[in-house]
Amino acid sequence: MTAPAGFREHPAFLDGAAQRALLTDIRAVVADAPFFRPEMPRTGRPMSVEMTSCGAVGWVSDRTGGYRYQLTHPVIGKPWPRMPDSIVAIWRAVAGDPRLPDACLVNHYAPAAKMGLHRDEDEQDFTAPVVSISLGDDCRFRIGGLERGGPTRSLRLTSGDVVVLGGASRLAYHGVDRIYPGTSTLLRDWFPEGGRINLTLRRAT
Ligand code: MD3
Ligand code: FE
Repeated sequence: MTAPAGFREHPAFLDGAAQRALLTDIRAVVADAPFFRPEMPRTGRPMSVEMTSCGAVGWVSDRTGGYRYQLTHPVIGKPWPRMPDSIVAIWRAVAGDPRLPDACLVNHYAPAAKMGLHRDEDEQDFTAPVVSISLGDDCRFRIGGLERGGPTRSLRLTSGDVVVLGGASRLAYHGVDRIYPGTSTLLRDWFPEGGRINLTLRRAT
């Protein structure tokens, strides 16, 4: 068991009806705050994942400003949409922390997208957990320890799975190796080529 303590999996936490209801709420968020493609700091290389956010603050990244949270969408300049109750309810059920999230990152993975190993360290307080919700195609998720280059293990995340990263695991290295296209029909009307949506709920400020 490679992942540090505090890593909790909730396989099939959301049934099909709950996934569809959540997706309806996410589509409304994306209608107000369209996906944008973040850039790597310094190089400006575009990430393969496109993103948007809801909640008080949203995570953004570009060549000159680097990784940060801000109050407005980087392209349209408007405040982020409020976080739907359906998302806050999942935090309340699994986070084990009475404080509520102020940021929900919405990541969209096209079939070829991935996310390299990294730590989430742009938040001001690491005592609150991170909650991750998977929708759409399966992915191979990788989690390691607190140091880059240490052992890792992979697990397959499926639509409806919820993962909680609390305690020591909050600062663990993690990433998404690959998507398994065509393993879910949930996003079919929206992204016919397949893909995955991940919601990452955090306390950033
Ligand atoms: C483990 N997203 O947006 S969520 C990210 O599936 C991110 O889109 C991935 O990593 C995704 O930063 C993984 C699961 C996750 C989130 C935060 C973590 C795993 C984590 C923080 C610490 C350890
Ligand atoms: Fe992360």
